[in-house]
Amino acid sequence: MPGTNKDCATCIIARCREIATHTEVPGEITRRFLTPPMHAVHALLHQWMEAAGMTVHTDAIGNLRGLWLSPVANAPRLVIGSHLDTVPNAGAFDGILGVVMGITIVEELRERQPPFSIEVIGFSEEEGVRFSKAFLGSLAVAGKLDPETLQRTDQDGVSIAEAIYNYGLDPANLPAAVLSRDAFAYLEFHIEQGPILESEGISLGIVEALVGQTRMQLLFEGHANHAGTTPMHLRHDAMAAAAEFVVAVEAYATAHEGLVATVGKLEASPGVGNVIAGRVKTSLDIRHADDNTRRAAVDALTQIAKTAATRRGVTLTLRTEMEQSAVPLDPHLTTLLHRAAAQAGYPSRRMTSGAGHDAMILAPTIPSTMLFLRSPGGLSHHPDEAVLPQDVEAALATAMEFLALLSPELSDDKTKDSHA
Ligand code: HGY
Ligand code: MN
Ligand code: MN
Repeated sequence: MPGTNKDCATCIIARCREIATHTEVPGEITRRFLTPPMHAVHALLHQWMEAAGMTVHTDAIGNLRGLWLSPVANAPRLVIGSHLDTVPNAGAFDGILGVVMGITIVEELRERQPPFSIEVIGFSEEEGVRFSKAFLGSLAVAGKLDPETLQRTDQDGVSIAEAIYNYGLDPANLPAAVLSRDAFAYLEFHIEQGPILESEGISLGIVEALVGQTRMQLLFEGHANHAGTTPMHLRHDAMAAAAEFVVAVEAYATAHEGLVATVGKLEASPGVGNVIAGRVKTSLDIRHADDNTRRAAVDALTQIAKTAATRRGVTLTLRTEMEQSAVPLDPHLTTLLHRAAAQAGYPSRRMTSGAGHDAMILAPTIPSTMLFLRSPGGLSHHPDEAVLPQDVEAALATAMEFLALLSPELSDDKTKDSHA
């Protein structure tokens, strides 16, 4: 219900924490694409959206879509969204904060009769945990989900198509998930997930661009053998090859300004202490604001992996799971958002996002902008992830100023058919 920014901020945080109780793993926050706890999350958000005067439906990829229609006939549509899924053992705000902010803005704004409608989208899959394919929800909304992708399977052999059916949806309806043609702008609120805003003592970040990222899977295959009887010079040790690669990833990224590279996952088999590892599968996540620098890093690091494998008589298989170019956000909307923060009385700083977000998938289709909220301790993808009430207040006040600035833009049709 409408209230002061302070009340709303407290309510937003409480709502995020309530959503966080719906998890696949009791005692931690884990909510992957279309898993059972998503039904409870949808039910709760549906209730809040309907109470805010929105019509609500779930599209064929499992995005929850709430629409508040402006009383102005043929009004264009502002889209506000973020994701509902989480990484394993996550915090309570990554993604969901942006969806709850959208609902609160509708609660606050509908009394003011803005000349545009508002669609709030809770994207079903941004992290890419269950099927190693990120952004399924926003790709479907952008009309860029390759039908082939529906055949990808999770660790239990369930395909994306089956997961959609199991959730009670029908992949045949995916074309209806595409963004409405009356949508003129996309706005995403998200925690920064890094240390910059906190280090500068400010609440808000205005995102100008998102770094490009490459995500890969590397499979090192040697020969399992007895750990006690196999001399060192006769081994084909997949773990040693992978370990040399992992250390080289850290060294290479440390030596290249602005580059981050991470091996977050390593699975060894047979995975027992007295057997030389025959197979080791690792992840590789490489990110940089400049696509050429990132691609050069991919080439260099995969070459290092090949050398480490060959020297041990180990084979290497590479699989690219994501190749996402760096994405600039809309300069005009970004300038408006920066001005809105100032008008609301809050310092903010322009910045690049090191994390991926649904905005990077929508930005090529519709003018998009993002507002970051400070991450205490620079922490995210961790149970201690948090957000400060005063920063939520700042984001809400900025949002209200932004929407007021946005309204006059509509009068000169500058943004109509912007994604025609
Ligand atoms: O990993 C990321 O960039 C984001 O949290 N999905
Ligand atoms: Mn995340
Ligand atoms: Mn996120």
